[in-house]
Amino acid sequence: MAGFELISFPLYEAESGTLSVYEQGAGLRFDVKRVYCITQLNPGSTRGHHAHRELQQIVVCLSGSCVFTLDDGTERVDIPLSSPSTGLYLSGRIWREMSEFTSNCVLMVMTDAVYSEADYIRDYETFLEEVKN
Ligand code: T46
Repeated sequence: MAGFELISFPLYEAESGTLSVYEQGAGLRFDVKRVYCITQLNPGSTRGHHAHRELQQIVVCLSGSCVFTLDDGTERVDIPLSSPSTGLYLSGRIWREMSEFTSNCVLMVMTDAVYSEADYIRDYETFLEEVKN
């Protein structure tokens, strides 16, 4: 499936703790315009259920784990995320659903654009129509 890629980021582990780096030229592939975090995730819940039209994003699971289910209108793949050294790069019209959150799951998302509700496709039938055209 096109429209996603897993990126490796440097991780410096020590007895005292772990440091991860997200830097232009070393994994970051766009100028970051916005960062948001998703915390206090309910293990029984799901989120997402939408696609974007233009937005590029890199999702990093800073703590705990979860699963991203990606759908390009033809096939679906499950991507487990569980490390601050792994970024899930998403671009173009990819329907995403997030699930299987552990209670300590913390997600950080870096994007190439400021928030725009007009970039969201929140209806699955509209998404299917847009990817067909
Ligand atoms: C995505 C997945 C991975 C804002 O006002 N500004 C923001 O920058 C964002 C991201 C959200 N919001 C508002 C919009 C909603 O009223 O926060 C509320 C929750 O957003 P949403 O239901 O879209 O959250 P998720 O977790 O389903 O999806 C989010 C991102 O919106 C989305 O771009 O790809 O994380």
